[in-house]
Amino acid sequence: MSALKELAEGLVSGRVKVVDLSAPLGPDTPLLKLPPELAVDTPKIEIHKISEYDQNGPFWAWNWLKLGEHSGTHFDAPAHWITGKDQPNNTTDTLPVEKIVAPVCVIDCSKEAAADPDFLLTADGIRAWEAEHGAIEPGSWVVMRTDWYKRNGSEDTFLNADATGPHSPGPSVDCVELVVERGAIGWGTECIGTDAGQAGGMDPPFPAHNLLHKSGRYGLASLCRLDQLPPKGAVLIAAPLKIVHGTGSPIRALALVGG
Ligand code: 23J
Ligand code: MN
Repeated sequence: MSALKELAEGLVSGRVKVVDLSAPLGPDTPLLKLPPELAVDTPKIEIHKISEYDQNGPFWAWNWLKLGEHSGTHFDAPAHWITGKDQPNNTTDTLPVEKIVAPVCVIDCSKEAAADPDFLLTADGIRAWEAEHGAIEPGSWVVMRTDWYKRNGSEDTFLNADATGPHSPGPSVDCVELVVERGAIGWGTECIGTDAGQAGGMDPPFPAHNLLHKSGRYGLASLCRLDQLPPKGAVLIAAPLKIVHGTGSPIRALALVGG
């Protein structure tokens, strides 16, 4: 049987499951907060009614949205970061879609993140995962499972900020370097961004953004339910909207898990 026919039958029979890796997108979606002396924040999400089967549109309901590209479960394109600004096809309307449907490697850091909100996955952590599950293949997504999505109900718990700034897990510099070296298409996490909460103080600052986008790789943020994926063998679909000159986009991230 052809691979696609087998997939189609698996989807219809339920042997291949579709896992929803996205969080709800609305006015209550947690958003990144940057130091006010450094930057302007992304605005709160707004959903405005145009009509709801009423005098503004008797037979139909529809809304218009106000939202930043980097809101909720979303995609970071290389043009998002200064290091990726000269990469070819670096925006949401030009990137090659054939690359973004790809196998996904899931690194389970849930125990470590529960013990330490500032936990950093290192290159050695990646190598230990590879020793158990096999090498990260070129073209794969690599995602960090932390179960942090369970905190994605309020900005308080999700950002986990105190006087010293946000505290959430992420990759170390050498981790991102190795992910890029392996030829991964991109890197994703369950936190507000692809970098750790404390990544502004690293060298370089925000290493996931800096190093991924410098090499034309993609980022995925605020993924959910990575605990429903196997370490290897699932397929991740992470397609940004085709925003003209877009630096990123909310996505409906989906995983196919087989059977
Ligand atoms: C802008 C500035 C810093 C960061 C971010 C955006 C993100 O995390 C993002 O959503 O890409 S760290
Ligand atoms: Mn982003």
